[in-house]
Amino acid sequence: MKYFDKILIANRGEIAIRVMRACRELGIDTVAIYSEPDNNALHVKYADEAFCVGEAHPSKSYLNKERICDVARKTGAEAIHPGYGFLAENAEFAKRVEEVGLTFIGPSWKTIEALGSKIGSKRMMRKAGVPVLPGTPEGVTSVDEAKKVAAEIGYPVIVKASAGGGGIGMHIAENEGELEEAIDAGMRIAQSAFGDPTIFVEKYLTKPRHIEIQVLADAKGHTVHLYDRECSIQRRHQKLLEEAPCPIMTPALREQMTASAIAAAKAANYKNAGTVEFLYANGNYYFMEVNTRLQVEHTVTEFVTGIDMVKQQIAIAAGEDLAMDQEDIGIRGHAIECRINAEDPLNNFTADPGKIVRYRSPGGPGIRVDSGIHMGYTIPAHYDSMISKLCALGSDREEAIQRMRRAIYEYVILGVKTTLPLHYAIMHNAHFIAGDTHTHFLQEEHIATSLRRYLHEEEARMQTLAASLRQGKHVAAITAAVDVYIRKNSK
Ligand code: MV4
Repeated sequence: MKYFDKILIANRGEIAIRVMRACRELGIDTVAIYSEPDNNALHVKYADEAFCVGEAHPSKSYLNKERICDVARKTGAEAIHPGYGFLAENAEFAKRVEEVGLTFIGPSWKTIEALGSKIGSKRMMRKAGVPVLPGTPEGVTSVDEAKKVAAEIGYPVIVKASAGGGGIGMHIAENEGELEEAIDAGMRIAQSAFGDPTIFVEKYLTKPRHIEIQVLADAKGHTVHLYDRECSIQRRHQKLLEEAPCPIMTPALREQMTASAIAAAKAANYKNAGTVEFLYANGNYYFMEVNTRLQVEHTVTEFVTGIDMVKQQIAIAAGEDLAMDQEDIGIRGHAIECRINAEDPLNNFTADPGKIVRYRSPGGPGIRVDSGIHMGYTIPAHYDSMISKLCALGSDREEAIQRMRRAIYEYVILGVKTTLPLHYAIMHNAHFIAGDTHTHFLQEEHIATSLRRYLHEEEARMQTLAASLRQGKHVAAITAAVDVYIRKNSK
């Protein structure tokens, strides 16, 4: 079954390549789009055809809806896969794709639109019996009303923008005085960032976990889940590390959370792959939002379920019935994903784009690397700093951690600073090893202190490699140095 003859991939980097890989396996031709500085990027070389859609700035290229639809029609592509980011959750784009007679690989534009509103989606989920946090369900209409609700549910509370995302417009209030300020600031920022001042108040959880459930649904509404992921380790609302399954999941909690996720998907008339995000604290979980796209961390779910999610997305978009029932889907082992970003973890995660002068990718048992980079590649400064995803699968969490450590030892990226040293440190952190993480993990002082030691150790290793290179030593010498390092440090 090949579902389509040709698909356009409206994205760049590792995710564009990931989608093209599924197409290649299915015998589907691929069309890449690219911006001017991306003309030599790997996703352009991987595709059967590639078309420049504009200048570096995303608004001129990767967000250029009309140009992208034009390329799709000119090349005879029948469907568009949006990847993640860029136009992936843009209801207007999904609608336009359908209008010009193409298939959008994702949910219907109406579903994307309905789930884009936090107040609207919370209302929908509450009606469907999915647990939501107490607060002002229909938004804040007056400060007095908000104060009354906050007094009832108890402080601290959090003010959020209904149209918001990524933590923008979020303000925590510990008391009435702070609530008044938070509402003021929240409305102002919501208006300027999203053009919609609507805000709401809910109970604030201090150090919750971020747990999400992957779902797949076909056009007839047959909906299954692909179990859970733990995504708590993040900085500034950008995830850094994800795992499947969630280390604290129990059979009882899983039964409840997956049932809620399926109820959420059905309530939204959901079709294709989606993620239902929850906050978890003290045995309770609460609906946060639905991500209407393929997510960065789909890899760990693929690793433990053995299901190729991109192929499922393509089949569903082609109108196929899901070829699996819930009882056919199991999980085996444990998978961890480390996001490798070109940024300096020792300097507040400042982006560090530039040329990759040495590159050696890890391999061997249980390792998967999804990257859009190679030796000699120059990472452009215009886009996301994530350059690679390193995933490890083990028969259990302990083996996944051991494999991830080994793969980090093997991974050589020189020329730009990366988050590899940070991941090396996390893999040795006692709290992480115990599965004891939460959304403020990296801000914890005792965590930061223990991480710093390993960070400097791993950073020093990279410095040594870089110094050898500057002295003009042969690549073989570098490789040997890495091997010695691996032998010395693996226990
Ligand atoms: C919260 C919260 C605590 N209590 N809501 C951040 C992004 C947005 N999607 C939801 N976020 C949060 N909402 C209540 N009522 C804490 C966060 C939060 C967070 C959530 C998931 C992953 C990382 C986070 C980091 C900081 C704060």
